[in-house]
Amino acid sequence: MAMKLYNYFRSSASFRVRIALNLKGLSYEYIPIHLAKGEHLLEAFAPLSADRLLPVLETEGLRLSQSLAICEYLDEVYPEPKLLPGDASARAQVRALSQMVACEIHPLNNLRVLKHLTGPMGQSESAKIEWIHHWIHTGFKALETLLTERGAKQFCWGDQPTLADACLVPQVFSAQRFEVSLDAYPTIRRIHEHCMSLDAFDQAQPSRCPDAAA
Ligand SMILES: N[C@@H](CCC(=O)N[C@@H](CS)C(=O)NCC(=O)O)C(=O)O
Repeated sequence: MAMKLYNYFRSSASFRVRIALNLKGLSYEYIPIHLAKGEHLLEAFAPLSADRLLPVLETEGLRLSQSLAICEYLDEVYPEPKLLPGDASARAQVRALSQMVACEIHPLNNLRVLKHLTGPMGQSESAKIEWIHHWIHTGFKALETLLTERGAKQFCWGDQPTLADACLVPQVFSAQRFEVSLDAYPTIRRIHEHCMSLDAFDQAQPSRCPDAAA
């Protein structure tokens, strides 16, 4: 039975899973859930996702949430090409790079957080943009330092794409969308550009998704 990915073209966490599926050459049914229209908050979505977040992957009778857990599941069940390297110390470092994006930047700028800032907390649109820029710069400064120290070239780790690249590229898209200057991050820009030259990343990008025009 085909895998089903409930996702949204602009969702960074969904984008990570689309990259992982493409890298592994796995086909899937794309099921769009319109986050901006609040479709994930409708009662019909409740049985799919207890936390009302995308993406959700249905496969082999399982319903999986949390993009990093989904990617690691795919890596265990479909081991080639590997998203996580073979030895424990390299794996820990790739996971750390991934989490620097997925735990330290992305959640702070998630839709519901931004809505809470401009809604109940009464912040202005310009304060929201300042908040977004602040947390992306904070995270990217740290990532740029680490990647440069380690001599990262075309990818975040080693000479193949890993989970860390699947996290970094969507975060760069989000930075570009909010017009965050990437001038101070040459290593991040180089990795992003190289990843985007690969089909697996290119085909997963928001503008290629079936719901992009919605
Ligand atoms: N840690 C989660 C984050 C999932 C997440 O925040 N998804 C966003 C889209 S990128 C979402 O569904 N947001 C809905 C909202 O904020 O209301 C993961 O990695 O899957």
